[in-house]
Amino acid sequence: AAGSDGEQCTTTVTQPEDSHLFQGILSGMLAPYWESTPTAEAAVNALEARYPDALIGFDHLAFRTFGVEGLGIASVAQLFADFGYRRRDAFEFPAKKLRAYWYAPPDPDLPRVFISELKVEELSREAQGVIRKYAGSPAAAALLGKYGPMSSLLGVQPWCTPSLEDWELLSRESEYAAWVLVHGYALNHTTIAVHRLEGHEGGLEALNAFLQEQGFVLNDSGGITKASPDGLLLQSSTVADRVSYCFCGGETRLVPGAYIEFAERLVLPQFAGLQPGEVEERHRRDGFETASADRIFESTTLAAKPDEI
Ligand code: OOG
Ligand code: NI
Repeated sequence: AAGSDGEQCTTTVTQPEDSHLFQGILSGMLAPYWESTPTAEAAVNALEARYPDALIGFDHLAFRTFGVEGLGIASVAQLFADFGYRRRDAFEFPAKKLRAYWYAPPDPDLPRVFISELKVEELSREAQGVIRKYAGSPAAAALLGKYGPMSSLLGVQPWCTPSLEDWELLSRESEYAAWVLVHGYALNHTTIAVHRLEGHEGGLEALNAFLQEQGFVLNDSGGITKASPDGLLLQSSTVADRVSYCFCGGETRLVPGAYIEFAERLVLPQFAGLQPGEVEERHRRDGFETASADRIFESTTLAAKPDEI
């Protein structure tokens, strides 16, 4: 909301124009996310109430895509690359048939971006047929890929509303595939940077305890706190909200929506001598961790209990 009502006009004059546009694009992508993910909004409200002086910053944002020609990771990455993001490490999740990259921001105050894609060619012929049906011909897919992020800004679906049957077929093979079919380029999750939460003590463990006391349900796949082998990247997340979705035949179901994650990046051993006030984002553990990410993906799987409503 900052800037949208004109109140903060004076603060933006000093920003380069591309940064102003980029901030606008990010808040545009966030608007449908806050709207459709009440748990994320409630978590941020709970943190704001507890740490009134802290600026709540994002560690990263995450998107999911179908890995077919024209769509896929590149179709989301282009927008971020245009604003100075750089592609970093690749990740593979063989059992989930996924691959991903993370992108480093041009400015440490901006969120990292984690983009994954489904290796569609590894699914059954039937599932590939369903995905093809919505992604369309290669020419249509190229347009979807080019303007997909725009659909995220507008909060609209990039393809026609799927049938319940198609969604159920994908759900049986890949919960991720079913998620993308219904949500397209919508933001999958945002992640709060716990290490930047001024006034908070006790790290991610204490934050998880606080959230659970407040009634938030956290993803316990592999344990609530997912730690990297070096112990310097700690992550946790809520179980995705279930959102009401109306399929093209008029049937309504609760389907997994988006979620919110919490990440704590500890100071790298070579910077252990710095005073707390001297520590910047670049002194902390960067990147992502395959085994942790594998569990974080399950934040939507854990919400996949389709019911008729
Ligand atoms: C992404 C899961 C991985 C992380 O921070 O490791 C991830 C997803 O659920 O699409 O976000
Ligand atoms: Ni994440």
